[in-house]
Amino acid sequence: MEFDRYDPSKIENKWRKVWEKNTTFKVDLNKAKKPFYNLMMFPYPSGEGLHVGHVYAFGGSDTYARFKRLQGFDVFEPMGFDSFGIHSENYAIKKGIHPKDLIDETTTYFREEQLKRLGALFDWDHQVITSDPDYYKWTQWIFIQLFKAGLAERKKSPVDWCPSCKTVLANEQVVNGYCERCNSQVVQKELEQWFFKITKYTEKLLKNLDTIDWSATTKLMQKNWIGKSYGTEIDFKVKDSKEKIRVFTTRPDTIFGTTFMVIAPEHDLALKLSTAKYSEATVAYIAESKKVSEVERSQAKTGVFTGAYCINPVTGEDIPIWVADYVLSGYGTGAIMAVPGHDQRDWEFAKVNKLNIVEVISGGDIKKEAFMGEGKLVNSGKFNGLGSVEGINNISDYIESSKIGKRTLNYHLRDWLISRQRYWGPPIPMIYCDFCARRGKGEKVNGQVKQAGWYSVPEKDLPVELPYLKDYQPKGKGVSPLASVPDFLRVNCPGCGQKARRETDVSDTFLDSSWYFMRYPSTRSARSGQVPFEPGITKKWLPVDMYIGGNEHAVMHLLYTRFITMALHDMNHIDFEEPVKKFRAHGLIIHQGAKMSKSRGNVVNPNEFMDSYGADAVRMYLLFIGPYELGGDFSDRAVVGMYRFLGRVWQFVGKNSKQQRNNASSQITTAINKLISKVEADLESLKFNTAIAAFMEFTNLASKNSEDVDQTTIKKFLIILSVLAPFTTEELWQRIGQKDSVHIQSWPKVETDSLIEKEATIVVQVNGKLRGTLKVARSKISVQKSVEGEAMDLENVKKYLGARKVKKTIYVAGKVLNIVVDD
Ligand code: ANZ
Ligand code: ZN
Repeated sequence: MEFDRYDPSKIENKWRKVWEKNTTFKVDLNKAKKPFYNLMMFPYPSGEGLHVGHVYAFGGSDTYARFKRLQGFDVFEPMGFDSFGIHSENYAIKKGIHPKDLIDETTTYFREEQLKRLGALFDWDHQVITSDPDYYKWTQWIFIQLFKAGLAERKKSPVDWCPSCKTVLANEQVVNGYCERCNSQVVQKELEQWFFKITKYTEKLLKNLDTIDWSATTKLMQKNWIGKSYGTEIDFKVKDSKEKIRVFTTRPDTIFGTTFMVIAPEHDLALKLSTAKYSEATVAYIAESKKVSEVERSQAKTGVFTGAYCINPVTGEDIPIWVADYVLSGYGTGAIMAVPGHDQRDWEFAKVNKLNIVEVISGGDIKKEAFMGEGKLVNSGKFNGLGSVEGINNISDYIESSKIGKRTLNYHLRDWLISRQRYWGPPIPMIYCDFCARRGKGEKVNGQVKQAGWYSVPEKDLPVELPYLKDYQPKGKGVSPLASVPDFLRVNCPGCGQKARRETDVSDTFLDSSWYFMRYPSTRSARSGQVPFEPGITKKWLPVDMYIGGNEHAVMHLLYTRFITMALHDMNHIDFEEPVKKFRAHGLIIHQGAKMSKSRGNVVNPNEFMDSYGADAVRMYLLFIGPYELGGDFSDRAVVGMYRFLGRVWQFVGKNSKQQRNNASSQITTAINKLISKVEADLESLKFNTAIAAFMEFTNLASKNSEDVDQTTIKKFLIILSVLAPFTTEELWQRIGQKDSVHIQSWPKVETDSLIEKEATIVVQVNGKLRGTLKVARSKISVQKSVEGEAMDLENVKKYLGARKVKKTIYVAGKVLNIVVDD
């Protein structure tokens, strides 16, 4: 076959069809001997299509999976769509198309026009689409299992409400007070909602982090989100009253510096304590603070004095009690001892309200700002002179022994708010019966009715299908559009048979994605309609071996996934507690210096570039931009550079395609073995960019020394490059006369012998100055006399020696020979 110009458009389509027909990448999940489950984060099919950021994520993950395949693993690499949820629904509203119709359209486009072009190992027989009834039936089933285990609970609590998405949000979906999806400012509402008790698992979520191989940044983000905080609770007696206020502090060492007390507006005592003169202002303030978002609350330092005082238990001093909304009701005890000398929020509050600021830890300048660091205790009675850590210990001991408080622990993690007042999600499979509620009846959870009137939908009635509603848009009245559909609403009570009503909220999208990886292997099993995951196949394939995805999911998706897995484990549905053995976060691909977004108009559609340069070049270019965990800036013009590189590979293999030599020069043999060894190490640690650089270096060398290259070298080269450029290498593999696929070969073994250099380069100096170099066979470097002889024969050395007499020679074997002569 003659070698033409490198033209990916002629080869990529062709090979895609051949691989599909030959099921080249298919793994028999039942028979596989060395299972390796390679997972990537499935996309929301809710935009114009995939952008290059997806190709970056998927390309890196697929490259790793191909590497594992060549190493002999049976790699399962599924793909699907996270198609339920607000993102899809909002997109549908914008387009004016029903979400169901839109999702049918977008998933087809994503799959057929984009994902299939990437040349990835995706096993489309195991696709999961979260909005399919045969999937969400099991999402509902999981909800019911959690309810039955006492882990799903309906309760009234202050929740974050997005006025634009017209639904409540989970804590994790509120970023600095703004809705994670639409960027509107979130407000607080007091509503009755379904929660999953993820807080029951705080300790396990923390402790298990030590047992899994995850990116350090991801683990740290989870740890910080869970926010374990050691501190002390201390009671402050209210003056002239029987009440006391319990505070939570992480800095009991500063207690002598407490100059006022702050309680949250929602605190039980807020109204009770305020004296006649101040109560009107207090009532007004409490009402006002209800309208304010949590961020505004923690930033603005507003508040009112209650008129009441309490007594500092260590100094006996009176301290004024204030109500202020920078203290949150949902954390600690909802009350703090304010130490303006050493807490910046208290400092600012004291400045505005002209309250005392006292220094009790030395080391800063409290006239300028609070000193938050550690130091020596001052103005602290018998504790003066102690360091902060000792101070915390001694004062906590004192507080415990005098029975005015105790050491304690707090976590920042809150229960997972799971209900959404929206349409496009799995209906929460619960039924409420008024008749039962009035009699205190309801479904028993662990032998007890905990939530009167509530029953889970009998499992035989699953799925609770989402009706096709023409009018599906959110109404904003605190209920889902499903609430106005009588046919949906009406149902008989599973307890008493009377007329009851369905829950009309749907569940959070993050529930859909918390278990999708458990479904993939089982989608084809004969009992996929009867079980969410087949026990045998699940045991064989899970937990996931490698998961690659964006770090923006470190606290939401990845934390929820771990929680759901732990809960299913504790209910004996699976035998592992952690869903993913190894997780690696990849960086972000930006464009023109900024994150890609439609409003900025800098979203790059990979199709355009794949049309011009081929999928291989686009995949490789992205992986070459920078370290995989960092990402980088996509340059429209640089893709062509990778296309040219593949063109050079094409030429180099073309030149050598006919020769049948089977003996490469030692230089080439060393180089190919070094390349294999480097690429192997780099791929294992996802250093794609340096692996690609090594391929380039080798290609240069081999192109220049074409006559030294043999068939074996070319074959090895194509096999290892196949993980990065699956189409190009497959075509070249055929063109050098191979009959089977390059993708069913084995990763070549490094011949360690050949890595050892056979020659040493010795530096020759005259009076310490470099005058030449010598190449000497390693076997001869210890024979000093012969090295000296060869050195003296070098033209340049002869010139510098001239007629002078050699006084002595200093030789470091294999490295340097210094010839010393008279000046
Ligand atoms: C006195 C003090 C002195 C504090 C000092 C800090 C520095 P983490 O680490 O997040 O647990 N705090 C306690 N409950 C609060 C609430 N409901 N709303 C707002 N702030 C609250 O933080 C604990 C610290 O945050 C506590 O320690 C308390 O202020 C404040 F020099 O108590 B500290
Ligand atoms: Zn009933």
